[in-house]
Amino acid sequence: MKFLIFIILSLPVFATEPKALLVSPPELREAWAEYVALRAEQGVMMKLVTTTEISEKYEGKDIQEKIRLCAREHIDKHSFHTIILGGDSSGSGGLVPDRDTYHKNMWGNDQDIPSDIYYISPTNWDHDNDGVYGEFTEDREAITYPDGSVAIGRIPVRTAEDIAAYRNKVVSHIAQKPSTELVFTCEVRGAYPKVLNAGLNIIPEVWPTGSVYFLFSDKTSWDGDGAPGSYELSPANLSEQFAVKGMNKWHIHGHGLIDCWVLENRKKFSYDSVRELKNKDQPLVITTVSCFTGQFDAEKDPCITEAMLRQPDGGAVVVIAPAREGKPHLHNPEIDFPLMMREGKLDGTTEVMAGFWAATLGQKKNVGMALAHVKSEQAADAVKSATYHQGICELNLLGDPTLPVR
Ligand SMILES: [Ca+2]
Ligand SMILES: [Ca+2]
Repeated sequence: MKFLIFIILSLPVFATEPKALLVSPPELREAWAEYVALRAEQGVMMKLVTTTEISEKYEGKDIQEKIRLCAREHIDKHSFHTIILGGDSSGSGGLVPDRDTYHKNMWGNDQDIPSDIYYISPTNWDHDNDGVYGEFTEDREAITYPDGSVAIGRIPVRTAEDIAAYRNKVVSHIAQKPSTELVFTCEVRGAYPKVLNAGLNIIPEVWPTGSVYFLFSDKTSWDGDGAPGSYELSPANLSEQFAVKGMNKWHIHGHGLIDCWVLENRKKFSYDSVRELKNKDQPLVITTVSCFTGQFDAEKDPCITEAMLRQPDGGAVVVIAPAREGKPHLHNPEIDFPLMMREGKLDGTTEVMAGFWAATLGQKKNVGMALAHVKSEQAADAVKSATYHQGICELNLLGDPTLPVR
């Protein structure tokens, strides 16, 4: 009898083996162990491994390749479904270095783009073995995209204090009452039709119990008796929506730089605005197409989305943002561009963002699986089109990919 009780009590241990792998730099191992303990209490089991342990155990050209091989071993042999990179990257180094892939930019020059999907790929992204990764033609046979079954995310922290701040926000994020509201903001008139299409048609179709609000430069859900757009798209009003009105899901479409989003009347939502956020109990999940707002790998640190993630008692817990220009990706610009401007046809980046909200809110996927799912749906396009390939590579998930939206 005692033996039987022992067996029954032991069963949950087998049922909750970790399926998420958190890669930590050695100096942050202790701080991440506390985070792993919190997530376990919340029902998500994680295994912690340091870059030093990986470096000693795996054979590879560089630390990036070793991390990829470690990730794949956990995925292939032990059914892990999530990989988390627990540190910032800077240039080709940093705490958990990124893998740069190479793409032609708007001006036809080769540009490096940090592409965290490399880490869950079964292939090495350098078919011609020239040390230049992700080249659209030369490396095609060695490039693979997410298939929707494995998620990847990076929490771009630098210090134990950053991890503690993030951990506290994850406590608030999980504890809050789920909100049925999502706010779409747009500062560029030419993008209104596609942002409205996503917010009025695509998302309500799969999320009928929710409401999408609009905060555009000259059209808002809060205009009241004032003129259209009289509720200004300003840092103060955004902060009010986040803290007072409880908006915890935000998509922003408009101009950006590494250190800011540019809002109406050229007002900048920058580090000062982040510090003044009061959304302690409802940290944000953010998608943004704004250029360079997700440039986590720059020497200049933090980028604006990293500032949102590291801000104690406010800001964000998850961000999907372009690491570089975030330009619209179109199959046939001559036909698709006018359709985008007139009828709201979605470009590749907007498709990923709308698909992300549909997958999290409609299909209840966690944030990492939602992004993996939408990228898998674009994989066929990315094989045929260099611009879609770039789009999938430049949109990284910053934050814990195992989190749900709330
Ligand atoms: Ca190559
Ligand atoms: Ca950074």
